[in-house]
Amino acid sequence: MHIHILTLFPNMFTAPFSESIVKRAIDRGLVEIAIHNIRDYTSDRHHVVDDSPYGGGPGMVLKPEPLFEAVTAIKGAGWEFGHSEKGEFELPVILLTPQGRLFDQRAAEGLSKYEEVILICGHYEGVDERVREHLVTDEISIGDYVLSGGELAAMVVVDSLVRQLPGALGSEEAVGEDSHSSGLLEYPQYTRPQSFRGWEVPEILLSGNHAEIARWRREQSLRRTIRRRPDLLERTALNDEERGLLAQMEREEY
Ligand code: 6GU
Repeated sequence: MHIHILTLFPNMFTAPFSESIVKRAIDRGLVEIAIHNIRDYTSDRHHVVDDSPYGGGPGMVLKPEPLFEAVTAIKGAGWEFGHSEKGEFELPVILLTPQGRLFDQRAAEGLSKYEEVILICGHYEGVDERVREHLVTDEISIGDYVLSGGELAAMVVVDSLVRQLPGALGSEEAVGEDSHSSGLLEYPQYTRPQSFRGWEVPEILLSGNHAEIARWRREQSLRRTIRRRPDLLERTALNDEERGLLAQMEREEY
């Protein structure tokens, strides 16, 4: 997978992509991440990337020209990384903005299917509307709060994409067990010591009875999801056992 990031702050990306799973995926050649400085795509002497809004008001707006230039250059570089064997492939151009569609696990799974994506980090008071209308194919927000720019959001999106790529996770980091991939929150985990400051690991986990352990974990996942994120249950298909457990918990007044 090839990910392009257009940003005014390329240095912000150094550390997050130099550690852990993302770093390993880059080293293994599973993903290539190219950081492009929007300022490099200006053509005036002062490399101006923003200007005051028409109609007045506070703040600055990102100008359209550098963003159009940058996307055109990336595409024109013939896909720099080379064409797909299938020929032309779709190239999502995504603007990171609090006004975007809310990013979730399903969106991450959808995006990870593309061979190449461009992420544009918005900044200042916003981005010229013609970028939205004529350049980007999608807008993404990572939650209902305001960040100073799209950079942190782009890092979140990249991390979630990279961990979906086949081979990105070690066997010990199985992708299917994560919170949200099943639609439920994760069950409680314990490791040594068995007794810590008088707090014990639940007996069942020491029993060696794998069927009972699996059942306990499903129940814990459900319990945690009902208490903390009941909204998730509405979108999750439960099996007979889970529906039974749920009915039981509701009777118990969890
Ligand atoms: Cl994608 N950008 C900014 N600036 N703020 C956000 C966001 C994105 N997602 C949530 N808040």
